[in-house]
Amino acid sequence: MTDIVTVPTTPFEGQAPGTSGLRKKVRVFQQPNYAENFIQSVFDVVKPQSGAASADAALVIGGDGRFHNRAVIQQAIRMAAANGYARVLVGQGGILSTPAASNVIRQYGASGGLILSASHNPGGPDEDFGIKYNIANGGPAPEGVTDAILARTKEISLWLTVDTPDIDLDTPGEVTVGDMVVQVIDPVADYADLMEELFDFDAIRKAVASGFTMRFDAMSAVTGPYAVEILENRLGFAAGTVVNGTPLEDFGGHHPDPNLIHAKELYDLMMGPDAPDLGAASDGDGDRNLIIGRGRFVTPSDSLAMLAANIEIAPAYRGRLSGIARSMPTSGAADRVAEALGIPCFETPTGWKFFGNLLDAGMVTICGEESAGTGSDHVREKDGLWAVLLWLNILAVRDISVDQLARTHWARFGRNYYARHDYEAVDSQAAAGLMSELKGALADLPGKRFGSLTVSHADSFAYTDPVDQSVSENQGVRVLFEDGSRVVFRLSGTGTQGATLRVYLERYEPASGQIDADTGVMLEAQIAAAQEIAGIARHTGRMAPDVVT
Ligand code: VG1
Ligand code: CO
Repeated sequence: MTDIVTVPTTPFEGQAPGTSGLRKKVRVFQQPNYAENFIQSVFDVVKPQSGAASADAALVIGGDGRFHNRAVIQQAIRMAAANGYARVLVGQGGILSTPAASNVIRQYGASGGLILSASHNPGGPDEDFGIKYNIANGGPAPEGVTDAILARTKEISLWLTVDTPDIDLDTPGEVTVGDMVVQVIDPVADYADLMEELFDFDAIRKAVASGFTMRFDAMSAVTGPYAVEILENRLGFAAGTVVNGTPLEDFGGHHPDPNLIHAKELYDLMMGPDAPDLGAASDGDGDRNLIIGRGRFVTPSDSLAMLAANIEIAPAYRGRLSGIARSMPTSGAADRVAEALGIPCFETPTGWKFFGNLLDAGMVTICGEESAGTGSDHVREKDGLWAVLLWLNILAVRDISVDQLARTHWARFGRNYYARHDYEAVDSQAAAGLMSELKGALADLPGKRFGSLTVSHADSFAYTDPVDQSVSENQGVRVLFEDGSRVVFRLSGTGTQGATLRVYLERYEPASGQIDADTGVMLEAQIAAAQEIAGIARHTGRMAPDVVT
């Protein structure tokens, strides 16, 4: 038996897991005991109890390769050994994309996993880090678990470790740490094999052979090695199709956020004369996706709807689309597809953890969020490359362009014009003041006019999980107008500086209406109404959003 070392500690303020885990500046995580307190709190809540159940309890550990990844992984391995895990599976180099980690947890029957990432937030010594716990189904811990972890962080007095040196994370194989086995696994192979099972790689290869081209921007983040293996090695896209394919600890100094601001180079290429057929990108930890056709950007909300409408083209989904789920701020485009197909569409709070029960119960097959997240029941996380491959599979089989597919879709279902306006690093108190004033005014909003719009309904979104009946309140303010358009207000749960106010704007045009107009113009009335309803300038001092996606 290796000696277990008990380290005394005291609680830190503010270790609440947010929308997707605990996210703070690297400097905060570098404080002695900071990461350890959080990891011990996770283990205190979830670790298998001693006895038969713990004899083979495995934990998956991996991250997006950002600065501080390796240090926390080494510490987490020692702590797992001291906390009675039998085995740790860790990605080579400490790397596992978030969807690949979800897959490893499921495939190896692990009891859970620690995913080290701050996702689309920038990386580096002065930037962001994060830790998230996923449960045995491969998905983010549900609120019941994250609430218990937070409670534990407030009373923690010690953490456990073993006095062993760092392991070699770069050589695949097995080593022991204390009495625990650590298996360093290839982070890409299992995931790439899974993708090959789900999609018609032959059809995609044929399209590539007959001239279909793409560019995939890995944004110097975790998906580079996955994209090179799948797109270039297995599907035959030309070398160089994947750009920024080497994961860097600081993502080359960029925000690894696949949107029109941070992936502007890709956008410009796709709108220009030399555009390939498909442009795609993924975020820091590989769970988000950006889809741009030649001359045609597809919003994530539309992408969900278009993928759902066509998903049965992909071999693994033939004849088994049971339902669709979308987060509340995501547009209603998917609802129209569900209605046409006669399947249910669920509206959940923001964050992938709310899809887990629906997926486990087989009630939905595909899920999505307006924030560039799409995924299915193949794992329990959103999955960037999966979405890109599903698009490729559909385009290859239908033999049409992204633009044609989008137009055909809107001509059938109508179009939900959609935009999100983010006000970043707003003073936290000002943001809280805005939200509480807004909530206080909800009851009086129905019937009020804002320009050409009249409010029909306003509420603070609450969700009752249809599987376990758990209730989540305060999940964003919705203001619906009589013409069917709406605005939604939320504070971000992933930021690390002040508060981020997100304003979501949406308006539906039927197939007989203007389905190829400018989004900004189409949403003018909703943008003006949102300003007035929430007093954004008055509370935040901001005249315009920082990011429009
Ligand atoms: C954001 C998105 C949300 C997403 C979450 C995690 O959360 O809005 O849809 O699930 O990020 O994505 P928030 O609370 O900041 O709005 V990831 O790719 O950062 O793990
Ligand atoms: Co992410």
